Amino acid sequence: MLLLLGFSFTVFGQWSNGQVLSSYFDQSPFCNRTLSNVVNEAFWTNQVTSLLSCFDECNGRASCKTAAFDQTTNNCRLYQISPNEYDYTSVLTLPSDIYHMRKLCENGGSRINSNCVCIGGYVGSYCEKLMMDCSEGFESGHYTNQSGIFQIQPTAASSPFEVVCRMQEGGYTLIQLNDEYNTENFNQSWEQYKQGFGSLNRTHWLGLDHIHDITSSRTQDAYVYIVDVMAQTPYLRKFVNFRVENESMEYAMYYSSSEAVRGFNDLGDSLYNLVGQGFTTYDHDNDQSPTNCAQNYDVGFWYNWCALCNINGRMGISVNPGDVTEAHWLNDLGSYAVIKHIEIRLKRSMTGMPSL
Ligand SMILES: [Ca+2]
Repeated sequence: MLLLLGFSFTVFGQWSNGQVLSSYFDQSPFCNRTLSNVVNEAFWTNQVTSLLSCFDECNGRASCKTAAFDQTTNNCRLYQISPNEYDYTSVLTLPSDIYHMRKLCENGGSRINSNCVCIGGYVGSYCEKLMMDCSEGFESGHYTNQSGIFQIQPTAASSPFEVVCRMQEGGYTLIQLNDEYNTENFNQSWEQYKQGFGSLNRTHWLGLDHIHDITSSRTQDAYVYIVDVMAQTPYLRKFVNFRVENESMEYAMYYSSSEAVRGFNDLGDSLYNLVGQGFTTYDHDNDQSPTNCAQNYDVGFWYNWCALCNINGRMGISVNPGDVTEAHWLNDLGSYAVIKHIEIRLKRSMTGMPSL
């Protein structure tokens, strides 16, 4: 067996692209394996020109976990299971010139038994792709207990970017966080709201381009999460099929309905008159008011004849009812509530999904 291993590495070492091979696959001769199992369980069998071609056939198929190449017949067989899932009880040593190649975990993932355990926002059988949003990461099972900053790449996005994921609460993607410790100035320009600002560890606005990319890649629901200084339980309201158009549409915001969420204090809907409205900043007026609502409220947001809320507004230990620059949510917290924490979260919408 040692001799055979040595031989296999010699063969691999002769390939100019052996580096590519070794970074994606490990390889060794089949040993003590039942021939009938190995042959019968292949989901794809064909003659190819080389071991490298056999590797390519496997690498090009998402379901392929293992490739076996017979150098005497040039037969390539592809398997959906990895070698350590085979039954070792019935032993038959194969000819020494059959090699198996097992895909390695990519992007820092590590193999635990037959599965890859991914890190950093990567998902897939081999950690080969970034999650589209935090919901996908949660559903993949890789990140169910890890909240924090992750990379995502929605299908509509040309490159990855970082977001805060609330994984332990079910896979929410944060697009905004504003709290009482806020030192971030939310009175930012159009360009800043477009690109995003603040620190992901604290107060931030993710950026309208990113929000558009996330909401146009998969249907999302938005959740407005509010903590005030009085209530023990946070407030939450769900906005179904929330989406934000691109810049050419002034980042117009839409959702189809809103509803209460079990287990939370109910918020009313303070966004309903903003559906279909473009985004407004102090330097880019898309609201319906003869004035500029972003200038009135000291922050950028979607406005109509201004708004019934100020999610991005200032927070403090007391409120001045009627001061629209302070954080507020009129339906149904009124203008006296002292808000200390707000988040806007996205989660993949299950509305319209086929029932199981
Ligand atoms: Ca205006």
